[in-house]
Amino acid sequence: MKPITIKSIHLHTIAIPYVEPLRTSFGVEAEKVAVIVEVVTEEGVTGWGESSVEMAPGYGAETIATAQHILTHFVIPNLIGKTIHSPTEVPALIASARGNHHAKAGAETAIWDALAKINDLRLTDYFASFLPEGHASRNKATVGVSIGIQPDVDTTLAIINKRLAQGYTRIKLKIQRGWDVELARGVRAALPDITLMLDANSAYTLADAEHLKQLDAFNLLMIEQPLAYYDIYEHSKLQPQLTTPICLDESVKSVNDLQLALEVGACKILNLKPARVGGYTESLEIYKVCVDTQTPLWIGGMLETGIGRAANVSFASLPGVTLPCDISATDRYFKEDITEPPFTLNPDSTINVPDGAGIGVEVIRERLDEAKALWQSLDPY
Ligand code: OSB
Ligand code: MG
Repeated sequence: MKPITIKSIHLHTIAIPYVEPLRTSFGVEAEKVAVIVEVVTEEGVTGWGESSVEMAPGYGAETIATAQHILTHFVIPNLIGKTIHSPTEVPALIASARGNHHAKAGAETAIWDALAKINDLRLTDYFASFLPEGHASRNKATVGVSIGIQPDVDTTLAIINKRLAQGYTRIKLKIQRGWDVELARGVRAALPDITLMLDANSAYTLADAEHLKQLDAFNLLMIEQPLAYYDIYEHSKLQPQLTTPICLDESVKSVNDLQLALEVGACKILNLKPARVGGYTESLEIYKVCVDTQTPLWIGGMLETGIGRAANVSFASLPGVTLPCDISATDRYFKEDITEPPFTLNPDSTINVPDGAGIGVEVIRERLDEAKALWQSLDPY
C-alpha cells in the first residue's frame, strides 16, 4: 500500500439550502451546514471529509464553531507533514484532543479518501480490507427516509405516501412530547403494514416509561434514543419494560459505549453514525462487535452533503449492516449538492456505491464556493 504525506489541510465552512428542513425534538435548521475538510498530499492527491455538525448544539455538543476551532488548533497541526500508511493510524495522531468526534471524523475521512485514491481503491473495498473474509461490499446500501415533526397526522401521512411512492420502504418519524402515541396510532391505522420506526432524539425521561409503553401496540421496528443524549444506564432500565427494541444513537460515542450498552441491556439495535464516533476506524471496531454479538446495525445520517453521504453509503454497503440506513437520495435533501453525480434511489430502496476510487464522487469547486458564500451571508453567530 502506498502511503501519503500530508502537505496542507483546508477547511471550507458551507451552507446549502434544504429542500425540506427536518424538524426534530431538539429544533430545526433551514440550511445544511458543515465544515468540509480538504487534505492535500505531497503526492498530489486530494482527500475530502465532512465534519457534520449543526449551527446549534442540539443533537450533540459540537457546532460549526467548535469544529473550526478544534480542527484548526488541535487536529490539523498534528497531521501536517505526517507520513501515513494506514488511516487507522489517524485516531492516535489526534488523540491529544479529547472528544470532538464530529470534528475529528471530517479529517479522518479525508485521509481515508486520500489513501484510497492513491491506492486506486474504492472506499468500500478499503473498509472491507480491515474486516474478516466474507465482508466484501454489496455495492449498494439499503435505505429508508427520515420524516420530521409535522403539524398533524394527515400532513405526515401525505409525506409518508409520497416517500413510499418514491420507493423508500422504511419510514422513520421524528417524535417529541405530545407528538408520539397519537401519531403512531394514526399512521398505523392508515398504513398497517409499512416498516415504521420512531426517533425521539432524547425527548423523554425514565419517568415517561408508562407513557412510552403505549408505543408497543404499533409494531414498530424500533424506537431510537428515547432518553438523555448521554445516557446508557436509564435506557437499560427502560428496555426491559418495552417490547419495542430500543436503538441507541446519541449516547453511543465509542466501541466501549456500545459494549457497555449491550452488557447492561440498554439497547437491542445500534444506529452507527461514523461522525459521532470519530470516523471510520472506530466504526470498523463497532461493526465487528455488532457482527460478533449479532446486534442489528444500521448507518444513521446527519443530512450530509455528497462528501459525507458517499463515505456513509460505502460503509453501509458492508454486509454486517443489517437494517435500512438513514441515507436518502440527494433530491430528498438538496436541489443541488456540492458533489456530482447525485445519489439516486433504486426501485428496491437501495443506493449504489459510487464506482470511482476513494469516496467516488467529484467535488464541484464553483458549488463549494457558492456554499461558502451562503455560509458567510448567514453569519449565525
Ligand atoms: O437523530 O438521526 C438523527 C439529522 C440530524 C441530527 C440527528 C438525526 C438526523 C436524522 C437525519 O435523522 C437522517 C438523514 O440524514 O437522512
Ligand atoms: Mg437519531
